[in-house]
Amino acid sequence: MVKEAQKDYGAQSIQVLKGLEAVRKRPGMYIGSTGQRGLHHLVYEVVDNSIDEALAGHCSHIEIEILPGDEICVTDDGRGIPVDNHPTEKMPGVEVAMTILHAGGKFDSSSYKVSGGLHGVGVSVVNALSEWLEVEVSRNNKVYHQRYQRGIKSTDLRVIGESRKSGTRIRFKADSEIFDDNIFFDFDGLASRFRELAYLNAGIRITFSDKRGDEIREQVFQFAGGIRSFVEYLAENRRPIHKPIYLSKEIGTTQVEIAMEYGETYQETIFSYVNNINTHEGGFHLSGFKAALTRTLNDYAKKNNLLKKADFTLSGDDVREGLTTVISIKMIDPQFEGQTKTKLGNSEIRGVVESAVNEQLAIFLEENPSVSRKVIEKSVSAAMAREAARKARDLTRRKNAMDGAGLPGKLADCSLTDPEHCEVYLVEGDSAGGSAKMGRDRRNQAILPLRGKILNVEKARLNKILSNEEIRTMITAIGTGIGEEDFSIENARYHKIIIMTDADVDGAHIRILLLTFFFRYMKELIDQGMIYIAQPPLYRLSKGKQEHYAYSDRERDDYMKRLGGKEARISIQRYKGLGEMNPDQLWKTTMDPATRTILQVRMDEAIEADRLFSELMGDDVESRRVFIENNAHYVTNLDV
Ligand code: 0RA
Repeated sequence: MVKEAQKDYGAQSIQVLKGLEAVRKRPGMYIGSTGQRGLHHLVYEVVDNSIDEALAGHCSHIEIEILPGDEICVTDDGRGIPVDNHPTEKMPGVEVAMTILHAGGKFDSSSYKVSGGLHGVGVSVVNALSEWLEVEVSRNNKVYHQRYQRGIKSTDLRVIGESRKSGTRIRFKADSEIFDDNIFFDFDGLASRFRELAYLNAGIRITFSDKRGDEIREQVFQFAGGIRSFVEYLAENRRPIHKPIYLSKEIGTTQVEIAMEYGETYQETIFSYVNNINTHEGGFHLSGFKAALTRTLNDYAKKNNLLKKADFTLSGDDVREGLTTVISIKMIDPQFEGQTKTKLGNSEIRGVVESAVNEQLAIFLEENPSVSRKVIEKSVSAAMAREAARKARDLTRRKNAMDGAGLPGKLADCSLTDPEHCEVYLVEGDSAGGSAKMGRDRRNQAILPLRGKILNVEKARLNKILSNEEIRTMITAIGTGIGEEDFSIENARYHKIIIMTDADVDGAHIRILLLTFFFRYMKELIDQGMIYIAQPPLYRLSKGKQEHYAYSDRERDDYMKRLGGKEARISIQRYKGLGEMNPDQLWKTTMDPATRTILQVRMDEAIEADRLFSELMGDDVESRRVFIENNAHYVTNLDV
């Protein structure tokens, strides 16, 4: 018998090594990338385990520290990872968690789990990708400790002290052999996920500190109001017309929570979560919510004679205009589907959410007639505008349908038709547009000059947006249509859409207006990585026959040195606008795929991006001015 057990144990450790080796060989498969996102993923993975402990009702405080040398330390006051021998794996529970892939669910499956969901890879992956990792468990009045190196234990689990508290502390150093050079933890990026977690789990306290520098940065996230506070945070710049409406219901083992708030603005924002995971692609909880919202508001409006005509119906778009919503579902064993595995696939949840909202929202409306009246009035005015919008939309649609012949006259299209190899430059101003048309590679580069400022879509309804000439031209040229119903990525006529504006404050403004438009109406283009920003040079330096282009002040200074100090014979031209470059220069410096740099626009931080756009493009002119001035040359902070 003993022999048998030993044999098993041997086989087991070989399995373990093989598992961790696989993680080190293909880290991207487990954590997405070996860049900053992947690095952050390690922290999220550890924190998710503590959150699970909180969801099970055993943990109220999580502390996350970034320590000197970019070490991470996560401490919670949960039950502590089990230390007794695991019944089948023949090693302490903590060792199972640290060394066996997907061990998370092996202990108990009866509770909600973040870590079993999307990230779902388990702390063993963090362990495998760490130069070293130490785990400390306080449990049974003792403190246990174990250390690992690149996933392999370097000490056995042993008692190192006594404690009357319980909890887990995991400290690790990401492996520089695995991760890209020169990447570091970004405090703000990490903080935004911890803030989100604190909103989603009312009451939990998350302390986050950065102790790398001389000055310690610390933020504490704790929200007694939970997702109510979350919605207030999201809708801060949207001129709310009432306090958040909060609905919650438990049906069987599923917990449904919804917070919603209408603002005077027109944008609709819905963030939906399942077990704290953002379901970007939506799913049955989202469709259940939408159906119930439309139905309940229509019922209420009819019953109270608030509609203009008896046969009038408010559409889903009407009742969601200006609405900010957070939907949070906690459930056992969620199924995630879709391209990015962020779509809830459990069909039974639709009915659960629908009946919860039908019931609870009806009660709220009855009990709060003044809020209800405002909401219905807003929806009715949205419905009227919808009618006008439909007419304007038909106009662009018809143009789309005409294909080639219907393309805007301003567009200098390319000759190739395979979208994958085609790109379109959106160029500020007719004169730069002219140079770009002459300088381009006309086989695969199309040019669309945009005149002046485009409309601020954050402050306008769809019908007004669609009556704007510049925007209509752009929609037609891109080919996808816009909005939830009409957008279709398959119809994109180009797979690169490159924004090319002057390197000045006006250029930065136009760029933000364009990004706002894409973010609100063609978001998938951003999600698919199809939006780019051109990087024209800031200077041209020449001395005799030599010439160099500098894209930053530092580069200019470097070239000055190389060309021989501050000699008078070096001539420096500062480009104020794209128009100052001739077609050949524009091609060489900014458009030639072989030599140009273009920034890909990414929106990892959906929450912060949403808030940023409503802040920047809302009423606060001052915050917009400050942002644009600070970011005239860099959109990189939208480009995390
Ligand atoms: C499995 C079972 C139990 C706790 C945990 C895992 C646990 C894991 C982590 C990871 C970080 N912090 C954690 N805290 C708890 C509960 C075992 C029991 O006491 O019944």
